Order: sequence, then C-alpha cells, then structure tokens
Amino acid sequence: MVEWSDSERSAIAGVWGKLNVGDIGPQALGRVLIVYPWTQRYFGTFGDLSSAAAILGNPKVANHGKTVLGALDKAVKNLDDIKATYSQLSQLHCDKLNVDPDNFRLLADCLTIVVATALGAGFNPSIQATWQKFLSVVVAALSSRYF
Ligand code: HEG
Repeated sequence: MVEWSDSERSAIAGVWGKLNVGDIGPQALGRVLIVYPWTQRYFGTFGDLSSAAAILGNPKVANHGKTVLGALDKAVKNLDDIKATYSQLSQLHCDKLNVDPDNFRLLADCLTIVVATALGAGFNPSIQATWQKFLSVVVAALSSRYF
C-alpha cells in the first residue's frame, strides 16, 4: 500500500495544476513514438508517422496524447486507490490492445522530460522525486492485470 505524505500530495497537485493537458499529452506521446519507434506498431490506424515532424503534426497522435494524459487526472484525484482506479484500463491494454507493459515506463519517462521542460526550475529534484513516485504507481497499476 503506497503512502503519501501531505507534502507529496501537494507536490503532485501542484505539478498537475500547472500542466496543460492539450499541450503536454501530445508532446509526451509524440516523444514516445519518435524516441522508441517500435511503439508505432500499436498505432497502425493513426496515419502518417514517418518522421518526427509527421508525428508531431499528426492530429490523431495529438488527440490520443490528450486522452492518455487526461486519464492521469483520475490517478491524481484517487491517489490512495490508483490500482482500482485503473483496473479496467489495465485490462483493456493487456487483453484487448496487447500493449507490452514496458511501454508504460517509456511513456512515463517521456512525460517526465516534457513536464521538466514545461516547468523549468520549478521542477526541482524533490518535486521530480515525488512526481516519479506518482508515475511509478500509475505504471504499476496499469501493469497489474499482466501479472
Ligand atoms: Mg493507452 C487507449 C490511457 C499508455 C496504447 N490508453 C487508451 C485509452 C486511455 C489510455 C484512457 C482510451 C481507452 C478507451 O477507449 O476506453 N494509455 C493510457 C495511460 C497510459 C497509456 C494512462 C500511461 C500512462 N497506451 C499507453 C502506451 C501505449 C498505449 C504506452 C503503447 C505504446 N492506448 C494505446 C492504444 C489505445 C489506447 C493503442 C487504443 C487507441 C485507439 O485505437 O484509439
């Protein structure tokens, strides 16, 4: 069972409050598809992913990036029960979408880089530590159906 201190709770709420889902989501998913090109295999219906520019200009990537990041709002609002919050989403990725769960970690890492770029000096090491703890719990929850 994950424990969150008051300062961790406020750090997560603080980072989340500064993020623009419509901006950060597309950038994070775009980065995953560019940096780890094998992840493109899951998005065969998304059209042109043939270059970094194509990926970053692809409206389906942008939309899905918003969907993914939007889903993190549920985790932020249910910090004490992230596993149950994502049980259906984990089932979907495992049983229907057949997404390799290693990719959740890759997305989390790209998201952290995008968040660090957006927040600059405000994203100090202790905020980063808490943010990454939060994403680790999200990744574990999304992976729970697989194990
Ligand atoms: Mg997933 C669908 C959330 C990582 C591939 N993802 C979805 C949906 C949500 C979501 C909310 C829509 C579900 C629905 O239609 O009911 N995804 C989500 C989160 C994270 C994640 C929160 C990690 C933080 N997803 C992820 C990764 C991949 C992936 C790493 C593949 C590399 N997701 C994927 C695909 C779909 C979804 C292929 C279906 C997309 C579509 O066809 O529209």
